[in-house]
Amino acid sequence: MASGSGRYLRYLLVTFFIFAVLYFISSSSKPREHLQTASDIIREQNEKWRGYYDQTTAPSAGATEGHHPKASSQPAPPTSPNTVAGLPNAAADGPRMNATFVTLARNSDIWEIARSIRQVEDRFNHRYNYDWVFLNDMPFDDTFINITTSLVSGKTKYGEIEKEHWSFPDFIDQDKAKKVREDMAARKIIYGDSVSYRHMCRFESGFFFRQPLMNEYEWYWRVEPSIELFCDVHYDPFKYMADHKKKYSFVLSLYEYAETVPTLWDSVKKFMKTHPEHIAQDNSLAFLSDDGGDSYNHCHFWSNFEIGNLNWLRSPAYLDFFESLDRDGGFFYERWGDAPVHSIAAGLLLQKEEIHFFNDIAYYHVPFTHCPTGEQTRLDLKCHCNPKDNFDWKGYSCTSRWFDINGLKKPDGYEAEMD
Ligand SMILES: Nc1nc2c(ncn2[C@@H]2O[C@H](COP(=O)(O)OP(=O)(O)OP(=O)(O)O)[C@@H](O)[C@H]2O)c(=O)[nH]1
Ligand SMILES: [Mg+2]
Repeated sequence: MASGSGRYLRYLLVTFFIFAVLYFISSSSKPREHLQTASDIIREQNEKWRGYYDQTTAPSAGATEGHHPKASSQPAPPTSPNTVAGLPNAAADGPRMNATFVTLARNSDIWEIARSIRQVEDRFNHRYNYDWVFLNDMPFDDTFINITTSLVSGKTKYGEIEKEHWSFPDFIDQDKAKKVREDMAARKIIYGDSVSYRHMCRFESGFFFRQPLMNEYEWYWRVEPSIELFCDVHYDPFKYMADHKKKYSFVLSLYEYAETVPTLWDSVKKFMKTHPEHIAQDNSLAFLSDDGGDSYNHCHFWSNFEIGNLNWLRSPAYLDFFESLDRDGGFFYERWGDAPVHSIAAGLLLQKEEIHFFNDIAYYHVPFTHCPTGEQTRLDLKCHCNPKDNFDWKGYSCTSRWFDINGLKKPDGYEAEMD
């Protein structure tokens, strides 16, 4: 029985072997029928492409310009890179200014400043790679540093503000300052009860430009959280400022809340008397006052956007101005903002021509928009703002006054944006 089943097994193995050999021969002979040389394959592919191009480029009956090629079962032609025509170069040519972006922010501002940075990079800085200095009264945390570093195309630098630049000076009467805050809170004056807001305004007025990290630079562009840039910036505004001898610039201007600066102009008048040597001959007093300097009309450049010259802010004229105002105590006994302080300084210490209005930098900081007047400008710069939102020519803006005192022609179409 054992030898009979062994023979049976042998028959089975031999049969399996014969079938396996036959299968191998038949399957390996099939592709051999289709085996092509490399040149056969290329010829065949060329035929396919030729057929495809004949089909898509031959004028067909009723074809009109702009018609898409007919749908085809043929493979699509290889994609080619976009031509550079009309697109800005990846990196702008030419020299760079000694300039930086600067942002004062808290760690909690990270996502709002991330949005601002992304827009500034997309609209401008990815081609210029300027540095970005971040300042804070507390140490920056890892999240803030990692995210901002990843978004900025230039170098990022992080500075902690020294206590003296972010605290009550010894000449301030703390009780008096506290009473003011309580009173302003009762009168519902915006940020009227805030101590940190006052430190922020005083810091932006008198200290940001002389932080150790800022001392390396000559030019700054201030960026706040949650801003928007609506148009491409196709040139270097720092270089524009340098080439045209500008020291300060703005995109939005408006009237300050009178309740926050009741004695600011008295303080300014005192400074003008004690330091006549700092007052520019061809100044912009007419932008700030309607009665030859007697009273303040509350016009100011909105300083959450600024491109300016740091050497001007570090000059004896500006430092004397800041120190004189600071001594009068209005940062704490009232709620003086850095916007009127910078604006009054620019208006009195600089020549008119040293202040520039950037019509082509489209900008938003809640609640106001600067959208360039002039349709062609907006199209050329790929703007995405609604011209109806443009604040420039509305009643609460001071930009019209700026044009008037400088004898500037308002852009075509401004009348349509007045209300
Ligand atoms: N480090 C730090 N930064 C601050 C503080 N308060 C405000 N800032 C920053 O200072 C700048 C101005 O503050 P904002 O709160 O934007 O003031 P604002 O523009 O008058 O008011 P908003 O309408 O709220 O934007 C922003 O860049 C803030 O991130 C603070 O206490 N610490
Ligand atoms: Mg702000």
